[in-house]
Amino acid sequence: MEKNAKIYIAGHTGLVGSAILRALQAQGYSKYLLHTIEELDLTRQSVVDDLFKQECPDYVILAAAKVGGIQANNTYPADFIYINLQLESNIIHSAYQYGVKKLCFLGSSCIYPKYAQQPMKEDYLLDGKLEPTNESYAIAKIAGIKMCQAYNRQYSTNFISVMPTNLYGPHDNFDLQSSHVLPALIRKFVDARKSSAPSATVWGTGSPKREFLFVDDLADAVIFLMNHYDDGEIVNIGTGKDISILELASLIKEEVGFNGTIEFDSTKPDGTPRKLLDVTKLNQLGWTAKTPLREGIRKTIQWYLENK
Ligand code: GFB
Repeated sequence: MEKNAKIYIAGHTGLVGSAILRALQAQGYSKYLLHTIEELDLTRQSVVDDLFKQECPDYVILAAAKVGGIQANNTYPADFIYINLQLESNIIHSAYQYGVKKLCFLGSSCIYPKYAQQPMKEDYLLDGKLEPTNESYAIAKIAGIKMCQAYNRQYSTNFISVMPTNLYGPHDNFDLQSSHVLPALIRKFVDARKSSAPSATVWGTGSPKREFLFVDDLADAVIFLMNHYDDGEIVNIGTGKDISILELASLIKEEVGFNGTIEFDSTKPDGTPRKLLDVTKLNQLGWTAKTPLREGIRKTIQWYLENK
């Protein structure tokens, strides 16, 4: 991407979009197209069409999405499929119609089958049944990938799709009902320390395993791929390492300095037993994750304490 090109970051106030904007600014990119959800309803095709017609962005990073943790996905499946299908379909189609040079679609590791062999390679997509708690979100993301590939095939566009693992970092959602596990546990342990509670509660059994990538690393990988990868085949973005939810809880508890015990609420779902990406393809392209989990957690705790 040329340093003076106009880059549209859809979803620039979210966890992912804000990290990509920070990283682009740090690398000297100077022209952006940015609109908040209050200004523009991306689920409306005419709104998106007008935006592209008037602004003609050179590059698009499609980081806008309805996202949430296991409970939000499980409770609002209609919202997750409708909103995500609408906005990605509108943006991908307009990107084609108005001659965008390249688009990056952000997917998710939950597109892979629930019982996929681990670590999960890119070609395991559509190899088996999905995890029921986030099937709606996964189907919408799979549709986005397939749409990018279809436009590339029919119209020779340059639309790439990347599949990040579970992300965390500054600007995450710390709401206990709708958040992902890592910000939820930071908040729970911070609150428990403050109120001198004897224990803090972790959902499920603690045995599922997840891979966590610091969002600034993800942003770096996205910019790297925008500059070095021109293929519709998906690329995983992760660290290649996972830990159990109990191990994660112990690590956050230690970093927060909470001295009580960890309890489990087995009425809450575990979700997929394991979700670890195979990142061989990304490594071979020349990119590896940099931020160790403990360091990323420390930075996220600090951000939460300063901004909550
Ligand atoms: O991060 P999380 O909500 O999403 O949950 P998924 C991961 C694991 O942490 C599950 C457990 O086994 C949860 O039961 N967990 C323990 C908790 N305590 C908590 C807590 O306080 N809050 C939350 N949220 N979880 C999501 C998908 O799946 O991952 C999305 O639903 C998306 O579609 C995202 O793909 C990356 O990893 O299970």
